[in-house]
Amino acid sequence: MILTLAGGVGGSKFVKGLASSKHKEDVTVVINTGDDFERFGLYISPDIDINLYTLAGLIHEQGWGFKDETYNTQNVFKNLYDQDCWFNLGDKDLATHIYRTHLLRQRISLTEITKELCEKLGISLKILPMSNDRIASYIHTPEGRFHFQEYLIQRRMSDQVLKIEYHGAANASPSPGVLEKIAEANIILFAPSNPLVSIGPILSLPVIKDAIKKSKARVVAVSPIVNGGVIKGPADRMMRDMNIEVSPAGIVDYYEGLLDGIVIDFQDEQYFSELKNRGLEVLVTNTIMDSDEKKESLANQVVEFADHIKAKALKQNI
Ligand code: FO1
Repeated sequence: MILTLAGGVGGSKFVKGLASSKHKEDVTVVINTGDDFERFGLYISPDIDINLYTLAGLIHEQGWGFKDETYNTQNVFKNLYDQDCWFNLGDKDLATHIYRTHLLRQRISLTEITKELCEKLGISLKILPMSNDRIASYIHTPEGRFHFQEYLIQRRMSDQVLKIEYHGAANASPSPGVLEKIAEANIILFAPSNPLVSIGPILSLPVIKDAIKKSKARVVAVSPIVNGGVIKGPADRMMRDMNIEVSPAGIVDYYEGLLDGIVIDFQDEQYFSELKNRGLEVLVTNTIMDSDEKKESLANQVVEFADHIKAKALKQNI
């Protein structure tokens, strides 16, 4: 059993790799819902959609939304809502948001809706939202508190990040199946997603973090930081603002006490000894997933690496 925690753009590439890996039958993915919010009365769940569209082969090359998308509805919205259209919603994408919102209003859970969407899109990988309760990542800045999407898109990451609040997480329940999957898992993977606003919100549910700490599984993170930066997204900038070192060592600091191993890119080989000295197993490989072959290869390598840590630990216990 392999449980993977993932966010949107970076995480979904790794998830796609897992879906075509040798281990696909054993994988469950728990997705961040801290990015979720409402626009024009519609419930939007960006990280779930990014993963589903990626797995279905429908994702736009920018990393979100459908490929071959049109924006006719949004152009009408621009007039109706006085140009307040900073969050781009394509015509095809809107169908997902309308469908999801319609079912949520019938009190069908996000877990059930995600399962239905997977079936309709022909996705066999097991995907769970982290929770059916509303949790929102808020970014505290000198200018005030903003929802993550406002910080990222409307304000174009122009604010200094003082603090991140996972609103609603303290009293939220994980979605059905999450704790059971953690208990069953031999391997828990943190995808190369933003630690602060993708994996962080999942770990902000106290029972999830606690279950991972107590789990018998080997916990391995794939570093989203490569050569002092990220491939896409605001993780490096946010980490810098929060005084977290922008390196694989900073990733380990952030996941303090949770990891048995870390996967880093060849470009960060210089961190190998430092990370080993901190008691971690380290795999140095190519983590840049710019083709489907590389996604699959990374997924296979990460699972085999985590398996090897497990075997080693078992041997030491004999
Ligand atoms: N990202 C953008 O940079 N600009 C957008 O207008 C935008 C719209 C959007 C619509 C649906 C969706 O599922 C994702 C969308 N994203 C957009 C991506 C999203 O804001 C973030 O990348 C994720 O929340 C982070 O994983």
